[in-house]
Amino acid sequence: MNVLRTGIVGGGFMGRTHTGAARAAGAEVVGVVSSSPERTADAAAELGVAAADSVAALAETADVVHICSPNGLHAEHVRTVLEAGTHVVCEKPLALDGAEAQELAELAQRAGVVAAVPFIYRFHPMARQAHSYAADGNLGRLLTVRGSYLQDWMLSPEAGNWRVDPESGGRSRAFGDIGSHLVDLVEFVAGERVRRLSAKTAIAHPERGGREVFTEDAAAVIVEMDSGAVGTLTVSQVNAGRKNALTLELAGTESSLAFDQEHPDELWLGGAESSRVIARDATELSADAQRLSTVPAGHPMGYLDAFAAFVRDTYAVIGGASPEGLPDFTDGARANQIIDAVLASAADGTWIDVERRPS
Ligand code: SOE
Repeated sequence: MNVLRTGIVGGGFMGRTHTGAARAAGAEVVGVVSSSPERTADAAAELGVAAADSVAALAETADVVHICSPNGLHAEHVRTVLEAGTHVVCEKPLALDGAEAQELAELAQRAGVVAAVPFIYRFHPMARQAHSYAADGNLGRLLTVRGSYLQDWMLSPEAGNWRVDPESGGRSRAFGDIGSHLVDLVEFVAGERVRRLSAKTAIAHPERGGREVFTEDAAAVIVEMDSGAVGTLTVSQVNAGRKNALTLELAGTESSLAFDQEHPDELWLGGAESSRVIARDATELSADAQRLSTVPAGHPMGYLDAFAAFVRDTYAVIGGASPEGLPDFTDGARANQIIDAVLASAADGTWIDVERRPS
């Protein structure tokens, strides 16, 4: 295959991360566009790529465009890229609500392009092993789910960026930003869906930088899975000391598993008689987990490796391959549907059936 030409929309942390991952996957990053000509010039200089005039221009020259703009611009940017018939990777949350995300998923399908969402935590080899372990029936009947995703970068009342503004960030902040990763991983590893939920959200600081805050810093969610298993999900961006602590534990009638994103090279397997921690050199590792384990055990893999693996698989699908587990726009729309349910439940204190689309 010819070297893939990648375009980047957005010059922030995620734009830099996508650029590194695209290069690691062997692509040529041909251009970047950001929110103003000045920011585009700065991003272009930093990334060492050409400054593009617009998303449309970028979509004409690139084979795949990665959208890392504020959430409120995702839908517009995705539509522009799809109109050019170009493959697309769009950051999460895919859209501002489930209906818009579903529309984008349908548009992408009609355009016949690859449309992926970077739920990158699926790409840690041991998270993939957790998925295989559950899929092989080792847990027995699922009984409980315990998930949390904790950060602290919003702890100071001075902290904030475009995510605090509902027009740019969306009506859900912490849950939309990182709860979306958590629910994707829960459903991917468990192999079943959240059927109903009840949520409570909290705002730590009613004002940030002198401006009123409308979106949550934290959320606590009780979930009921399709199988009837019950669980809790805690999401916070004001949890002092926690930087990127995504943890997941699933417990079944036969055994349990636990994965911790900050110790991604390990997987805890719990049994009533004995428990153990396995590493990436475990003989029982599934073929798919082994595929993602690209350096020998003892040479730690982490966030950037998971990101690179996601991009590598996206480009493999563009090239005609079909690796397992690539999160696409349908998965992005699913996360948006759960975010909508969390907001609806938090607003009126009721249980919400996730499939019923809250208006
Ligand atoms: C900030 O909360 C952030 O960069 C998220 O936007 C990413 O999706 C997550 O992977 C790390 O934290």
